[in-house]
Amino acid sequence: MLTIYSDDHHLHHGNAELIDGTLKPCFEMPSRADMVLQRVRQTGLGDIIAPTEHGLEPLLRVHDAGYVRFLEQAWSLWQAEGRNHDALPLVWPVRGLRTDRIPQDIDGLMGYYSFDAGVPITAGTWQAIRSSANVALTGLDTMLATGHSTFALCRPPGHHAAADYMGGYCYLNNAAIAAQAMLDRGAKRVAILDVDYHHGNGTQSIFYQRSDVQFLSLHGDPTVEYPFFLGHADETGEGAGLGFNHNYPLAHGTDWSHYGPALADACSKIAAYAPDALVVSLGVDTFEQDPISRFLLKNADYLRMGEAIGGLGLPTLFVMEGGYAVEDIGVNAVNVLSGFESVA
Ligand code: OKP
Ligand code: ZN
Repeated sequence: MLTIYSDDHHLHHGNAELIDGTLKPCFEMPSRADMVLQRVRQTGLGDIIAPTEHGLEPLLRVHDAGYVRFLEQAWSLWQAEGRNHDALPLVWPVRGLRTDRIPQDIDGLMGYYSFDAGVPITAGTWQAIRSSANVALTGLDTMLATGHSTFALCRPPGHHAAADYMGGYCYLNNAAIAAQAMLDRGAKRVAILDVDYHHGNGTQSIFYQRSDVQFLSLHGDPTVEYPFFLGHADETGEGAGLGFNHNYPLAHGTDWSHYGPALADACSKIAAYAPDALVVSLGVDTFEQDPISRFLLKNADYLRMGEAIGGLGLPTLFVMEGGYAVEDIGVNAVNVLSGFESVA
């Protein structure tokens, strides 16, 4: 399997995140992608190729133009205030506050275009997130050109980013951008399977009212897990999208004995939808040793995960999302891909 990768992700290296009430070094760090790349090399998964520039147009098919402009300008607006450390949001328009007036100040803009504080903007963030989206889009090109499933080793991740807000380490929704690009190139239906530990709230929101993208997510129950405000089982889609959104909220402590059947159910729904292609939001923070998550999957379970997905027999674009047990994320991500190839 081909891997698409760019070193540009190193340009995004946030200093700290607010977690459990204290500032800690960001869990979403450059070594994550480095470890995955190293494992791709070690296992001989396949060639590693650089992304090509796809411009802003495919991003604007998914994201709001004002939001994309904000992402492009945020660092220089922040710097213009004389600040040289990471930009972070700190005020949000919740219930009853106005969202019909877009602020003109960088602190207002940061809050307007985000839903949490887990999104540091640094000098290199814009270039890194553009590259991450280009990695996903180049993965799609490769998949279409070769007819073979492809691994887009994206960093930063994307699945928490909605049309007009960032959050949860995510800025541009790489998986959604790739899925939309598939439709724009002639696919009739695309399924997105999100196996990251956290609910893919951004991806769900983007496609919630549409029937041309089926979204399925297995994740920690939002009653007790981030992102808390989306991801329940009763969110099944709206309008034309009704019946095309499937959430599998799972309890803390979930291991393969409960994960496997939920995944099998999701796969049967994908098969019934009969999409032209599948995008997998591949987070491996479901691992038992993940520092911010509470599922109990083991290294070998990721082979089973790949086999289950491969059993669908669909052209598949794997898009890297989360996974923070840095030592193991390479093993676990590549296990999914190897398991997939063993049956595909
Ligand atoms: C991004 B992705 C945990 C706090 C969680 C944000 C997590 C973002 C995860 N106690 N903070 O889905 O892996
Ligand atoms: Zn996650």
